[in-house]
Amino acid sequence: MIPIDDSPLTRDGKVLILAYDHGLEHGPVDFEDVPESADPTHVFDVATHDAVTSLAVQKGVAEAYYPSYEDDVDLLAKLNGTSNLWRGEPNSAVNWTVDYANEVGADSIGFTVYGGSNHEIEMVEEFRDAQEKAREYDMPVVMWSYPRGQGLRNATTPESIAYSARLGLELGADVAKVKYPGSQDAMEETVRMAGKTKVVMSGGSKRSDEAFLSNVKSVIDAGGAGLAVGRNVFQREHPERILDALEKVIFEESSVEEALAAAGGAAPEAE
Ligand code: FBP
Repeated sequence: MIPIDDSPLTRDGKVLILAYDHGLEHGPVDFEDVPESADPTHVFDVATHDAVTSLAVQKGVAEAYYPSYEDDVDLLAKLNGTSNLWRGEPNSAVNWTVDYANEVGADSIGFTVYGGSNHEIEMVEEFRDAQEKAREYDMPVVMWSYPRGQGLRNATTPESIAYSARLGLELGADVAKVKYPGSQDAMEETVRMAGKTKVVMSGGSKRSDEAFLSNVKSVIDAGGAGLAVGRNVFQREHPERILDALEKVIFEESSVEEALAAAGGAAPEAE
């Protein structure tokens, strides 16, 4: 773990990553609610919002679209990823190298590790190579840390999620992206286990503005650094409104009510 508060991945020590690797991880189904979200140009435009500290994409999307946005968007290169067509034990192909991500213009890297998978050993060794190479470029490293695999029971318990955050610290991630462990107390414990590694919540499936912002607020109140979110932004008809509200909660420590009001009483989508 290295200090990253001067890097483009953070703003005032906080993080709001817009994740857009769903076309690989989940497939076209994630674009059904808002068909224009299938067009990366739409999501790159969304990522120019001041609240977004970084846009996480896979190699092909970065190559094709980032050249038009390099002055307006900070790029997080999501190095590994697998399609939802894969039915085997959780694993993730390394699709580009840190060297190439640097060439494309990335400011930071992201890497999934499925702790508990039968492939954990090779995934952690691949993470090692990426993490050490990223250090050569002073690129922050974000671990998508998801306990997941054949031998793992209760991968969503607070204990498993605290453990996944701890893996981030132990293995040298600067930021650990974890699922919400269910309560603010559990998130506090998750943050405690991560030590100097920042903890961000993984957005999850789309829910109402209020429910989503309340989750984010409890992450911030628990000492978390913010959020890495995809569907709860790009599956909304007006993604800029939820980003206005997220900016309030994450960077200005506003209440959920203040954030909703400032965003013009964001519509209760997904209700
Ligand atoms: P969401 O906010 O839409 O959950 O996106 C975060 C993310 O980690 C994406 O980067 C990734 O594509 C997806 O979730 C993976 O989700 P899962 O592995 O739980 O299906």
